[in-house]
Amino acid sequence: MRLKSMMTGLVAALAALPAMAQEGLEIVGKPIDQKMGFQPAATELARDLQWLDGMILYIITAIVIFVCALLAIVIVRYNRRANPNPASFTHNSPVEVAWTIIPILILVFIGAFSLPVLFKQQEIPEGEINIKVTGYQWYWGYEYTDEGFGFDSFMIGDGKVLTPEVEQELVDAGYSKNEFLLATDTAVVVPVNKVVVMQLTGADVIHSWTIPAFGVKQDAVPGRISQLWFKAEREGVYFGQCSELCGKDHAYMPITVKVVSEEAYQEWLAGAKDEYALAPAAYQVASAN
Ligand SMILES: [Cu+2]
Repeated sequence: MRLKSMMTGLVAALAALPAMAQEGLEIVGKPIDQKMGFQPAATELARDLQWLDGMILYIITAIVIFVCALLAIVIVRYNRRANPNPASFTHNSPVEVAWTIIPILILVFIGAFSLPVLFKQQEIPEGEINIKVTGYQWYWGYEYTDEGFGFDSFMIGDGKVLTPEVEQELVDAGYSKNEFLLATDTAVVVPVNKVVVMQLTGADVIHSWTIPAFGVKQDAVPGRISQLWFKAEREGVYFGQCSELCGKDHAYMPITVKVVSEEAYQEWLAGAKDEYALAPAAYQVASAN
């Protein structure tokens, strides 16, 4: 019995090997237990965001310390015991001018750095790879519009419980049980260092597509097309999750993106075209929707 289960495990491990060897991809973008802070930035957009966050953190810290110091001074110096007869004036023009002008200057300073970051995200460049993303209750659909194929992407393990079967499914797909609730059966595959433009829409309710390590997040709204772009600079596997509450299985429609070399992408593309090809007529309908 024991031997048999060992043999079964060995066979399963061997069967999973080609998939894993073929992937050979490091898992870069995922949340890590007990950790704080951002996932490693894999795009210029994410680097900019994280830099901006750090810069603003200094400003916020300085303001918090300043306000707390003022509060402490007031509490110690002007409490009822220390200062039994409070002053009765109501206005102080220099202080009022200062507390108006200084916050304006701080906001203008922050804006001077944050607006260029926002524009960089929102000015969509010409895409080298174009993908249409549709949010459904509760999975994602992807269409490689230049290539004429598309596929849907479901979380591995629809039972939401990590059973041994689900763990095996994860292993077969090249993941481990640590990627449960993050890994999907099919992944968005994109080449490294290429501009990817995604057009997003929702089929039923509003969803939101994000990959934190890319610094992108965009609502997918029914009846509208919104766009996002990224240029991933590091090969690896990246995870995201639907980020707009969209119904009972909102927590179970994760996003997997694999960033691969150009050669691996071309190889994947050739296989994907066969595997996911939509009949021309079906494709027209899918595109029109
Ligand atoms: Cu959702």
